[in-house]
Amino acid sequence: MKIYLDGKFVDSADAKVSVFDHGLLYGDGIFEGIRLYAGNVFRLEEHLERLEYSAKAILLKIPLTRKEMSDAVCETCRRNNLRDGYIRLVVTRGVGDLGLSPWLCPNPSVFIIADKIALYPPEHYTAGLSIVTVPTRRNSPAALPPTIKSLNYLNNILAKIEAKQAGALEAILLNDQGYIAECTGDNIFIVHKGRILTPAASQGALKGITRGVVFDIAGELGVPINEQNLTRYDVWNADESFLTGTAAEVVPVVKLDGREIGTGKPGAITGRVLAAYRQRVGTEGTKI
Ligand code: PXG
Repeated sequence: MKIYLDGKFVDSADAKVSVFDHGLLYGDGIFEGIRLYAGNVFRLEEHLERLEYSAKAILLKIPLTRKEMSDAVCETCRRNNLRDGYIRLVVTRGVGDLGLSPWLCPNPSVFIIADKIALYPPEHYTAGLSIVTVPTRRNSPAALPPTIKSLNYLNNILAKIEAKQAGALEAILLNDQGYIAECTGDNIFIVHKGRILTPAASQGALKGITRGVVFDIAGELGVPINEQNLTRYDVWNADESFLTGTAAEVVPVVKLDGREIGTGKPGAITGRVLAAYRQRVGTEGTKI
C-alpha cells in the first residue's frame, strides 16, 4: 500500500510520524474519513471544506491548497488501484518540542491513507441496531466544539467502551443539558408522524456529510425534515430511527435502552432514505 506523506508516496512500512508530532503527543490535529465508490470520491469538496473549517478553528494552517489536497486524495486512490474504499486524511500540528504550544511546531504534517473498507455486516441493515444511552456526556461545545473533527476522540471512545460493556454496538451521547447529541461516530435521526428530526449541530454533534445528504434526500422525497432538540423519550416513542455516517451510511435503529422503536423493525422511511443514499453514492462524486 502507498501512503501519501508530506508530498511523497511511501510504502506503508515506511509511513511513519515522529514521536514528537503533536498530533500524537496532544491529539493536536484534524482529520476526515471519506468514501470512494466505483472510482468516485463521494462529496470530496464538502469533506475538504469541513477540514478547512476544523483547521481554522484550531489555528492550523493546512500546507496544501484545496486543489492540491483534492489532487493528493485522488492520486492516493490511483496509486493503490482502488475503486472502492475508505480514505483517511489527517493533518497534524507536526513535530515540535515537548509543550502544549502549537507555535513549537513550524510544519504541519499531512498524510492520506486509502484502503479497502471493512463494511458493516448486512444484518445491521436488515435487522437494525439495538443501542444504548451511555453515562459519558458529549463534549460541551463551549469546551471542545464537536463540530471540529479533531484527533481528540477519547470522549467518543469512552462512550464506545460503555456501549460494548452494555452489550450494544453503538451509543447515544447526551449533551450537558441532557438532550441527545449524536452517537460515537454517527449522527442520529428519528422519524415521527411522517417527519424526520435530528438534533442541531449546536447541540453537540459533528455536522456530518452523510447527515447533510439526508437533508437533500428528504427534500427530494418530499419528507419534511427539521433540526429539533431530542430527548431519549422522543427516540423511545419515535416510529423509526436511523444513524448516518460515512462508514455506516444509513443504518436503522430498532431499540434504544431496551425500548423497541416503532414496530421494532427497520422503518419504511429509513428504507427509502437508505435506497436513495445508495443510489447517490453510485452516481455522484469526484472521478479519481
Ligand atoms: N459524528 C462523529 C463524532 C463522527 O466522527 C459522524 C458523526 C458522521 O459524519 P460523516 O461526515 O461521516 O457523515 C462522524 C464521522 C472512522 C470514521 O474511521 C469516523 C467517521 C467517519 C468515517 C470513519 O472512525 N466519523
